[in-house]
Amino acid sequence: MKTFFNHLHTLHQGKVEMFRGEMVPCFEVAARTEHVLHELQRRQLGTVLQPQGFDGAVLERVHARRYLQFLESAWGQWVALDPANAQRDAFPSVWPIRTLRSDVAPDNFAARMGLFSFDTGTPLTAGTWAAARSGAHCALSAARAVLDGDQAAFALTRPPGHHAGKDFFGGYCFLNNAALAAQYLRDHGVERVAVLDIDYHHGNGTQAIFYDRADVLVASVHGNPSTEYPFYSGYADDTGVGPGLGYNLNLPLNRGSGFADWLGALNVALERIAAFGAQALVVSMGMDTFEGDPISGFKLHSDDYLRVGERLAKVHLPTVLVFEGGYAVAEVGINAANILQGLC
Ligand code: OKP
Ligand code: ZN
Repeated sequence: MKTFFNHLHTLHQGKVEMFRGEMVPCFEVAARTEHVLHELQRRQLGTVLQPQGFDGAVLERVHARRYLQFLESAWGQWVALDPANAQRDAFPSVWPIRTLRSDVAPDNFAARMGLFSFDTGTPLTAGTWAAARSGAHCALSAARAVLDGDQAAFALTRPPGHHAGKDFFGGYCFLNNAALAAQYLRDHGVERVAVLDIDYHHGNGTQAIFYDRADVLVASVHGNPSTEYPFYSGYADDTGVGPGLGYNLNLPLNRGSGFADWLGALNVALERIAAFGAQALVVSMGMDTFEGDPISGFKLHSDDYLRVGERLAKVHLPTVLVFEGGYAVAEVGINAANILQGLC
């Protein structure tokens, strides 16, 4: 299987995120993808390639132009506020919640940062834009490979993507890699695309991007948002809107769930995807369902991921896999490679 590795991922290196009123070291670290790469190479699970380049217009198929322009210019504006900011990650500090205007983009940088974000856990750094754009190109390259006849392809990239919306970042995510891959498949002749999100956290960005559409089915198994991030999205009654009604399937499970319950939900999602008549599958492949994950609450074991890969193989659809979460850094390579090995 081809693996498109984001060779620029280290350009995004957040130092800290805010947690319970303190700045703590980032969980989303560069070593994550390096462990996966190492394990894939050790098991000879496929060819590692660099992404191809894509026109900026491809990103605008999912993201708003003014949001992309914001991301591209953000670091320079952050440093322009104060030269000392060059040593500090950029964070928002104010947001346009209900009753405030979100239709205008203020000139003030902090205000614009809040307009385009939803949490204090997602540092923006000097190389974030370059890393995120190259990561998007990995996902698009994997979609291209599948269009060209590969049965499956893997985008190995960070920062992750599934919390990023059309015009906002958050949850460590800036560009929605899985949504870009799905849209790219749609734009190149695939009529019905399914996105399966198996990250522990609900992919609120992906859901929102396709929420009013019937051509891309989004199905997700994740922690119950009543207690788990991102809290304001991912409930079972988020089912879609307008023409998209019935084309969004959320299968929340309570914190503490183990593999039997999780696999039951995965089977429900895959049955829905089969009934939909999907012609291609995009998997948001989060590995933070692992029992040892430091910020998550499911109890999957490393061997379980072999079964997950085997189950995905039985779907018999051309499949783009996109790396998302997974913060048990020492085990994330084994777990991700187990999915790919089970799939092959
Ligand atoms: C991104 B992905 C941790 C609090 C949670 C946000 C989690 C984002 C997860 N101190 N912060 O879905 O893996
Ligand atoms: Zn996650």
